[in-house]
Amino acid sequence: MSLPIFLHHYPGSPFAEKARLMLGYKGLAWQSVFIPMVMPKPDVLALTGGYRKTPLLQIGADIYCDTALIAEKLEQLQAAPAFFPAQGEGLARTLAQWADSALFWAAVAYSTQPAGMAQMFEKAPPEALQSFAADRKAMASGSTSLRPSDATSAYRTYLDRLVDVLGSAPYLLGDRPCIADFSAYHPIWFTRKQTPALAGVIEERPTLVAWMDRMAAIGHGQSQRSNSQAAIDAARAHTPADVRGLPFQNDHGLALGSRVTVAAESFGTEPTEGTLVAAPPGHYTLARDDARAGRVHVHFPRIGYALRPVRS
Ligand SMILES: N[C@@H](CCC(=O)N[C@@H](CS)C(=O)NCC(=O)O)C(=O)O
Repeated sequence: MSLPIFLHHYPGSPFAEKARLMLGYKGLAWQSVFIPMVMPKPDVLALTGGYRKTPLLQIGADIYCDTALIAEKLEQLQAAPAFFPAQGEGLARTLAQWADSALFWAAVAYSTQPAGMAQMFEKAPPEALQSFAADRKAMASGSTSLRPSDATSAYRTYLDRLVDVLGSAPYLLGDRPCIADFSAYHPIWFTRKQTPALAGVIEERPTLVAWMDRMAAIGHGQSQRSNSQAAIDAARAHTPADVRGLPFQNDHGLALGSRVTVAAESFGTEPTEGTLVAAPPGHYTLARDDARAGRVHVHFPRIGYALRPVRS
């Protein structure tokens, strides 16, 4: 029997929207667990041991951090329809990485200018806006953020480039959506859905609107509401998947079995500590024992994450 798939997310998160659409595209049934938008997140940390970003994919006692790795896992679970085209896979991955970083940050800086924040929080008490702003400021400490006017210039240019890449095709790289479409869609979805007062930059580009409508039509598949306690119980009830047969790419001079931390390179750099149990070419797997979740394996992509030894 296949293990239940949990997605830990909240409705307004752009990267979560990418994950929801990817699940929908693969036609996989999933359990939906809403998590807080800001710290503290004790139930998330029971699973990850430190990583606090959104979303997480959980399959039994395996926790997949970052949508780049979630895409790989979903492709492994369900090969068709594919995220990674046989022809032009490198181009699709490179475009996706640009969209998840440069396009995403331009979209966020543009959409969270004061008019956007006011719209996002119009139905919430003022404390909600204050705690969100303080949480994100702390997460971003050490990184440079775009000023709204510069973000507007970058965003307009990027949207024009997407229109150019689309040409007359239905999707960015041809007749079918690929990973580049899922990555390019979610930052723009954020503007369109969360801050419609600022969505003129999208509406004035009909090619983009038509593509967004096609992406939205993929939907989120079949999901059932669950909760974080049920997810933690599921982790405790299962054993992580066996990783012993995986190839080992040792770029850090660290043997398997070493005590390590893995942390995002920027924005939310809380480390996860554990034992390095696998390091194939694309990702790292850390084993950790949690008082609530039991033995879990936490998986991170290599790109965008720093692996460090724990010195005793
Ligand atoms: N590279 C990560 C980025 C995830 C990310 O930055 N998510 C945002 C929400 S869209 C986040 O974590 N915000 C803070 C939070 O939710 O605690 C991914 O692909 O999953």
